[in-house]
Amino acid sequence: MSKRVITFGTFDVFHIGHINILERCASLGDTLIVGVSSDELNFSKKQRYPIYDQESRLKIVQSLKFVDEVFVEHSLEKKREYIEFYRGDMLAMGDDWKGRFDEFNDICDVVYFPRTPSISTTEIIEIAKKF
Ligand code: C2G
Repeated sequence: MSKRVITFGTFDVFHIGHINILERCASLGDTLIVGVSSDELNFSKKQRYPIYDQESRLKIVQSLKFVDEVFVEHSLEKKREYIEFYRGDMLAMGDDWKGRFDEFNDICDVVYFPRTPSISTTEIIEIAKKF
């Protein structure tokens, strides 16, 4: 049976760390579904709005050859609903979230990948501000 992998993220100021994790997630199964954080969810998580709005972030992620479906993640509290609705067999995330999603082990396999070192959206914004 074909395996569906689900992952979540903001994917703001898209960079190689995002590519690497999405590629790794895709390699786990046959279909990759990505929940992209809404602008409001990002504000509630990070106290700032993303640089790229949610429509742009969705379009970027949807354009990748190893991504099959995208949707807007409106709430961290709805993770179980999203996994069930999109029929995820596996949930994969970067290890900055390690342990945080283990509660979903009853409905899917939960996997954490090491983050790509030395790159993050926050760091890129800080560097850009200096110019
Ligand atoms: N990531 C990575 N390496 C980096 C930067 C990010 O592997 N150098 C991964 C993160 O671990 C995450 C994904 O890329 O799995 C998306 O990262 P963010 O856009 O920072 O996502 P975040 O805001 O943490 O949102 O419900 C979960 C949240 O929506 C995740």
